Amino acid sequence: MTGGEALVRNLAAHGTDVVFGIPGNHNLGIYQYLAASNIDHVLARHEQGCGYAADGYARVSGRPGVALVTAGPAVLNTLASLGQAHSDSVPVLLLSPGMPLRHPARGNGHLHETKNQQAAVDAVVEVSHRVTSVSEIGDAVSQAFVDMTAGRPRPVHIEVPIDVLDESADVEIARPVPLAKPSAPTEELTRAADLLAESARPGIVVGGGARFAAPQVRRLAERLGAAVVTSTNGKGTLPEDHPLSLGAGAHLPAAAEWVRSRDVLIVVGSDLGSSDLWNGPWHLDGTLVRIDIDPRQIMVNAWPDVALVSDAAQALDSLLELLGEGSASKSSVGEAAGWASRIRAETAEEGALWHREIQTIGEVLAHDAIVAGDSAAVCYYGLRANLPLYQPASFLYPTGYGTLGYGLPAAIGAKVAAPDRQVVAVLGDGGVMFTIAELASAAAARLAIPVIVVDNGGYGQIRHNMARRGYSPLGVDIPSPDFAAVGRALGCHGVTIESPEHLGEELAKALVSDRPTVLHVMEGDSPA
Ligand SMILES: Cc1ncc(C[n+]2csc(CCOP(=O)(O)OP(=O)(O)O)c2C)c(N)n1
Ligand SMILES: [Mg+2]
Repeated sequence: MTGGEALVRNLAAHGTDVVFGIPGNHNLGIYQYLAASNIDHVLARHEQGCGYAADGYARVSGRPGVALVTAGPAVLNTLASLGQAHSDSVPVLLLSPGMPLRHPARGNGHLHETKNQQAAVDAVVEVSHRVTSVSEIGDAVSQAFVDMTAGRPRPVHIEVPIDVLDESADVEIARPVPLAKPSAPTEELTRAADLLAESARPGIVVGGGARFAAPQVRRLAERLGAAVVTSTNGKGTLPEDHPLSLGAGAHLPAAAEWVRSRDVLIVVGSDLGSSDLWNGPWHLDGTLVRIDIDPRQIMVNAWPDVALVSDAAQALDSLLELLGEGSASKSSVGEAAGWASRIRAETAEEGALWHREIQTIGEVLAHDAIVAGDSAAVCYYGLRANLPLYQPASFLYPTGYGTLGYGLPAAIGAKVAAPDRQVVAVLGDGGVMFTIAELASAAAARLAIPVIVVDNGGYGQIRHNMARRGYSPLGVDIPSPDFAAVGRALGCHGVTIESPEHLGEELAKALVSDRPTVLHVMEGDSPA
């Protein structure tokens, strides 16, 4: 079979059921076989959209998302999305052609020639591998799936030279490598369990690394009577209406105070990074237990007293077993309620500008809804800690890398992964323009995604930061297009929202529509 067929058949053998792609001359040898396969193809309109959609798909499905693009500019167009996936530990596979095997890449004018395409991608992902023969493709795909899923989830790249795509060889279709997740040594687990058993004021912090350990997080919290604070990526891992949930406002002063008052703090799958703790790192007076699958990660930002290098679910299962039966005291739930109301007061103040809109969204959405956000104030000051969510990986947000334009294509990937769940995108008027073309992709795929654009006439946060430093505003006041009309022109419905009640009505309609709906909301219309 040809290199193109080998690639497609090996992907299918690894469970790939959809790719987010854009065809071009150099990847025709892949598209030829994709069309004949059982793998679906969702067309994006810009390659960063392919990458963000693959990311949203991966976060929601729990399986690697695959982006397929052509060479050169198409590959470079994906880089911001791969950087985001790396930063948030999301398994995304980029497939692309590369220059022919014997092409010197010395400026001799080959279409899409890049000085060193593979090195450019390698600088951003876990590994970029350029295969050099058809027979190698099966192993390369298996290795890519190992790199993406064996330990910490990671983005990877496979580059197939154009000539290899069309060459033929005998190829065996690879099988997925059976993977065992790492688990911590018994000695360390016992130390952690003893500390927790003796703790009078335990606390749990949950990051994105705990997204497959939601039942265990809940059981541990209930067993210990320990309240749970999540990072942005951990949002919803413990349902946010649970009496022990303190929500996703890790950066708030009250959350930092709660952390400091714990005698044992257990952190599961979080780097405790400054993109979550933007008011400064936490100070810990108690003992710190960390669980992380990545031994290179387990000490960053806070050295643990006990380090459990392990898959989160496995470590928590072991701790629960060691702790045995028992139940938390009633007073611990009462204590959690006190902290929850303090944190909620700070959260509400931070999100006051969007209070009524967020309340409306919360009333309309189902319990298992997914919200895809962007680096807009309505998301990081508003939704993150003010909109309760109830499922792990239900808040798709570009946390560490902080890219703009993530929310809309990520929502597309999420809706493809979970067509029966509600998926809503919320973006600022600045961020939405980075990937606005993906409205056409969502419309073509007939996805019932409400796209809420919150308009404050430009780059609000940057305008604010310029003013705070006493600078004259430059490049931040941006006249908005009529976003509802833009939506309609690209095949969506489009509505200009007049009040929070109107938002509720239109959001409810958009969730069951035959296509996406742009909901253009003016910021600051509602009283705080
Ligand atoms: C790809 C990218 N380019 C630039 C930035 C810098 N940046 C951060 S926030 C922001 C403003 C975004 O405007 P908008 O989406 O309307 O949100 P608002 O700040 O108004 O709430 C900009 C330009 C970024 N985060 N990502
Ligand atoms: Mg704005």
